Amino acid sequence: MPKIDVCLTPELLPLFKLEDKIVVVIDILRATSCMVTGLAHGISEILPVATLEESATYGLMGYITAAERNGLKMAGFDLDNSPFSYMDPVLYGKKICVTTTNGTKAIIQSAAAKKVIIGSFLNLKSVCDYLYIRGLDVILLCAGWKGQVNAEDTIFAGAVTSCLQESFQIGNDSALIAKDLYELHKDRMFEYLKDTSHFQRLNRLNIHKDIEFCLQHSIYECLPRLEKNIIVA
Ligand code: 3SL
Repeated sequence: MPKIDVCLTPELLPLFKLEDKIVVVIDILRATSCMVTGLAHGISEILPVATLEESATYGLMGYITAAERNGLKMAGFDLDNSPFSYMDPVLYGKKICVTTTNGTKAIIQSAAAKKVIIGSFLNLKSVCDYLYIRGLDVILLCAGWKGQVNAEDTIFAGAVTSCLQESFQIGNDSALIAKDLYELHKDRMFEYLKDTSHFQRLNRLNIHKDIEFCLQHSIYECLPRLEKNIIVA
């Protein structure tokens, strides 16, 4: 049986061997939810970069730029990190270069994996179907917050683990904890997440509707994947 491991924060990623694994990168609030939304709405490709400087350079090369730090849009860039911004019809067919506090860094750190895909509640079913069909060992990588574990990424890792538990071996205790967390709170997830740090951080910034949007399940079939450092659907 193939195995599912959960990596609760990118700080722990060096403990895992990536080369023969599928890595699912998870940043529910909000980076990977934005990427799924954007590609589902016709953005042609998304280039994740680690720094604001890199994003600005790609802007000069014709990319639309998106830049977020600590939940806020950075001055001088085109887009913030809201899934609603990624739905704008003017972005159809366009290339976006994006940098965010945690999500884009987690993607870049995963590049050595056999395959990197982008997960969110918005494409949960597509992620699970893909992993089931491929039948390879999986690492569910939670982007967390500045090296710390967060609940929303962990609970999504639990949703995937719960969905695949009949066909995959649970590889580590993080996967077991994530699965138990999801199964305990799946019917009142919004209520549960209300007390968590990033939920409250976004609330303080009046970013309420993004949270509700990002917690919807399987509204898109899109399955973004990393191809030569670029995310495409
Ligand atoms: O950390 C990230 O990558 C972002 O998703 C954080 S935020 O939701 O845009 O604040």
